[in-house]
Amino acid sequence: MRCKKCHKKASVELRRHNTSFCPIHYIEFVSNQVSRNIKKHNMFTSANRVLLAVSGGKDSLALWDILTKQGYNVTGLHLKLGIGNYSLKAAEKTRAFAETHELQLIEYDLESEMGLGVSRLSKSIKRAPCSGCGLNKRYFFNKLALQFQFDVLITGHNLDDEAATLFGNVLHWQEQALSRQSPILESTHPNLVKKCKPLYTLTEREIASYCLLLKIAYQEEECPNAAGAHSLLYKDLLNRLEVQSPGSKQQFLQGFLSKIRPSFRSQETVTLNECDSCGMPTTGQVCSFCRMWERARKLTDPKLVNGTSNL
Ligand code: Q46
Ligand code: ZN
Ligand code: ZN
Repeated sequence: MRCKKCHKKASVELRRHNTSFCPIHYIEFVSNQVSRNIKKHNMFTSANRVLLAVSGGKDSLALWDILTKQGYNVTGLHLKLGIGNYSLKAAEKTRAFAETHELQLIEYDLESEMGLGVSRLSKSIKRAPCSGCGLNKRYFFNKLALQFQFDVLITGHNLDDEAATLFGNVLHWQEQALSRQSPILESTHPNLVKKCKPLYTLTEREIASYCLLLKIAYQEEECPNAAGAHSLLYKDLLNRLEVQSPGSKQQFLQGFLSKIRPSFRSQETVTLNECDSCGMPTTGQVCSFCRMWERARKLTDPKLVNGTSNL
């Protein structure tokens, strides 16, 4: 196996591209994919202030590394979710990366700010941890990006994440979710920050190889609440398809983005109001974040649960 570029011994084989690379040219390939995605979708420029949601896992740390090397102005945002040891280790990996590379990091602790972390919140409102967790993440990523006046919020979603989400959305014909599935979501309200996913063309395995070659220490442990998630089942199905037919994941996602999504876009007529409680955009009167925390306040000792006024 030889590198496509320099013909030296290759260390990474990419079957879906029918090619192989040595370490130097593999790192260059990953970096080029990211810069191509940023330019193709006008995600941001080096003049923008970019906020990256950093979980401490391979995707967000690799993206931080790539963008910093490309000269972008990227600050990390780590949300401490309050999921036992998993969250403690995630914060450690994130902090260690930021310190080693001398990068700016904002940390936000859900438990100390709101009174409950994801684990205790899900018990108190009797909802699956991932639904409360996802809602908190979406809310605080947007809110903190606005509060600290960033131009764009980016996440480390990769090709496997996006293809699995698309699979789930198609399986259940979730039209609203399909209309929003895109590597870039422009701001449609003064209180909604622009959101982008620069890694959406790279697979989990490709990003893990990048981290391995550059010795990026990331959190390998999965969140304990991920077990049994439908997204893992969809990823497994798509991985099996990929083994038999390399390039399937990419074809599935790219085909949707180029051929199907434009027709959903023309139907987008969602009117956004401002939440009566927090002022953030919502399709109803009170946003789902405020309704969830109101429920938690009613079902828990109200002294333990804080309002959102301290944001
Ligand atoms: S962190 Fe949160 Fe994930 Fe854990 S509780 Fe579920 S959503 S699985 S990406
Ligand atoms: Zn090479
Ligand atoms: Zn609200």
